[in-house]
Parts: sequence; C-alpha cells; structure tokens
Amino acid sequence: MTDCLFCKIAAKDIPASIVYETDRTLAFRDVNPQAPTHVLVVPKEHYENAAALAAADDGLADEVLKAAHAVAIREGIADEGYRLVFNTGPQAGQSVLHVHGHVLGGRSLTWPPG
Ligand code: IU
Repeated sequence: MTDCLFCKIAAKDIPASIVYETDRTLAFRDVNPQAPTHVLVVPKEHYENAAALAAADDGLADEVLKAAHAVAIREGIADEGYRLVFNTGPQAGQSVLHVHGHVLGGRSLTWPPG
C-alpha cells in the first residue's frame, strides 16, 4: 500500500530501529516507547488490523505471533513476562492502519489498560 507508513518501514523506504526480521515479518522499536522495551511487530504485507490478518488464513498471523515471542526472547523479557497488544479499530485507539503487535515489557505493567 503506497500511502502506509508501516508498509514504507517494512520496505525499508523509511528508517526504523529494526530488532528482528523474517521473510514476512519485521519488528522495530516504537518511536514513543511506553515501557523499557516497546517493539512493534508487523507483517510486511499490508493488513489493516488484527481481524484482517486473522482472516488471511495463510499462517501469517502465526508468524507474527512467533516473531513477537522471538523479540521478547531477544530483548530479555520472555521469562519475566511481557504484554502483546493489538489495538484493533477506533475504540481501541488504533492509530496506524497496518496491523502491529506492541511487545511491551521491562517493567511491571498494570491492568486494566486505560
Ligand atoms: P496504535 O496501536 O495504532 O495506537 O500504535 C501505533 C504506534 O505506532 C504508537 O505506539 C506510535 O508511537 C508508533 N509509531 C511509531 O513507532 N513510528 C511512527 O512513525 C508512528 C507511530 I506515526
């Protein structure tokens, strides 16, 4: 998608702090981190949100989930625990319409979210 920020990051047309990559996924640091570790995991292919990714039915959602856990291991937060969040749609506050999982950790996280 030509006008999508995360498509441009996935294509390396816009720089990002990349922490993990596979053929079909990319993980990069959030520019406005909400925790000591705050990494976004995206499929390189454009899907608007988690619902659209889940409907893709080609194993890509599984790859994104595995990439998120690989990021947690690399960041050293897999054992202590981390949060994986997919804001989906306006009421959840999704602001970038290219599905992304937030991998958050490195501090104690409160619940419920705001
Ligand atoms: P959201 O779930 O759509 O609200 O999350 C979008 C995230 O994308 C948010 O945490 C932003 O800080 C982050 N982000 C980014 O990392 N780089 C950017 O250029 C832009 C947003 I715009």
